[in-house]
Amino acid sequence: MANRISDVKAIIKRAAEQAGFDLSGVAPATDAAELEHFPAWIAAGHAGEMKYLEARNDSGDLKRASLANVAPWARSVVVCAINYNTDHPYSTQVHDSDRGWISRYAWSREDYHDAVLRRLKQVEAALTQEVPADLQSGLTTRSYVDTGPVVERVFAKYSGVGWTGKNTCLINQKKGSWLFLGVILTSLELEPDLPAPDRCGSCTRCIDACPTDAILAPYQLDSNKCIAYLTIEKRGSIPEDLRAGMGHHVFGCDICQDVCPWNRKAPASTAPEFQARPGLVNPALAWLAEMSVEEFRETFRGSPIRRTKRAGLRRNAAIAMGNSGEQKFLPTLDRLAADEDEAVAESARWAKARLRKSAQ
Ligand code: B12
Ligand code: SF4
Ligand code: SF4
Repeated sequence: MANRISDVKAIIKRAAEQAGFDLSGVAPATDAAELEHFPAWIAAGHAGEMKYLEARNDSGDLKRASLANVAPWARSVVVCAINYNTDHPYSTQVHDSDRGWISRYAWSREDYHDAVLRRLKQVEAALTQEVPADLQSGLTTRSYVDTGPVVERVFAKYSGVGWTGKNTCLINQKKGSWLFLGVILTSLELEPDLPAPDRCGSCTRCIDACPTDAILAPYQLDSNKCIAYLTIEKRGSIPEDLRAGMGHHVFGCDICQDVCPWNRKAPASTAPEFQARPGLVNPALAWLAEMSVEEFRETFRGSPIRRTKRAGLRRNAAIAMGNSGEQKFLPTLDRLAADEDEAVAESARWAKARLRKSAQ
């Protein structure tokens, strides 16, 4: 039996490699110590308006707090990771006041949910088709990229794929943290890999560099303050006290990863889906702020940027203009201040006032 299970593990690892994943590993489906922090994180309100993170099962337990709450049949979690880094500068290396910053993961030609899930399904297919017949009876598997009731990074750590950094990102010693994760829950009791050791040491660069102090303490992030949350998930107006800290960011934020020493030599991906779309690396703010409905649809077809919607992107661009110190944006902001979307109009009014102040 033991040999057969290790055969299955070899099948999975080979399938993950063939599907184009850079890393893969197996974690037990048991509750890791890190998951004990999840209920407190929710209770503290750190999930902001992301209500799906607070979902509970019929017994009233937080789904994400334990796999036993959502998939009691699961015995192992196969974790696959793929590098999405491309050979372009980091947000901390560019300082052109005409331009904004879209985070690295969102430059991709295809939405990562689709690109990673397609590959993960290949691994799941190998798992279900190639395991010996006697292990197939009652075999249950589920693949998730982001959308499942699973705190993926916790299982990624116990699969040996990487450790959870103080910025809460999953970091691999050789690949860095520009990694997308996918997980396959399975009823098979596979032999787990060893957890990856924490290599953050005494470093605190990510905590020190975060412009909105969103990393409250090592491994603890308050989404309400995180620029990634504010620019992508937050609907309506962004709290005023956080706008200056957003700097040039118009979609997502990479700062706490840009400054991480483990990303200094991060390799670039060759996957065609993750190559940058033209114009998205350090895009012109004027272009984003005045994008028509049609241009938004065309430019971001199949892109994760659709999530913030056109109004969200224009709201964010208005704030970045306010932070730019560039008086030439005032006419554009005048037009945005009359926008029918109140969050766009109000952000543009704030940006105008900030620009005028910076000129005094
Ligand atoms: C909600 C969400 C967000 C939220 C909240 C982020 C967060 N840190 O929780 C927001 C919108 C802010 C966000 C931002 C980003 N996200 Co996101 N996000 C998710 C999602 C859907 C759920 C995460 C979650 O459950 N958070 C809850 C908190 C509590 O969990 P956690 O941060 O992982 O925290 C654990 C550890 O900190 C741990 N812990 C470990 N040691 C210790 C020690 C102590 C003392 C304590 C208290 C805790 C602790 O406890 C927690 C578990 O309870 C996952 C996909 C998934 N289903 O897992 C993607 C995911 C985490 N995101 C991802 C990405 C790429 C990003 C961004 C880089 C995108 C961008 N550039 O804008 C940023 C990174 C920001 C950051 N520093 O985390 C990737 C991360 C890949 C990686 N290498 O880590 C994921 C895994 C998606 C994927 N499938 O690839 N994201
Ligand atoms: S993504 Fe940006 S705002 Fe969020 S914790 Fe990292 S540096 Fe701070
Ligand atoms: S910047 Fe330093 S502390 Fe933060 S995740 Fe990277 S190694 Fe860890």
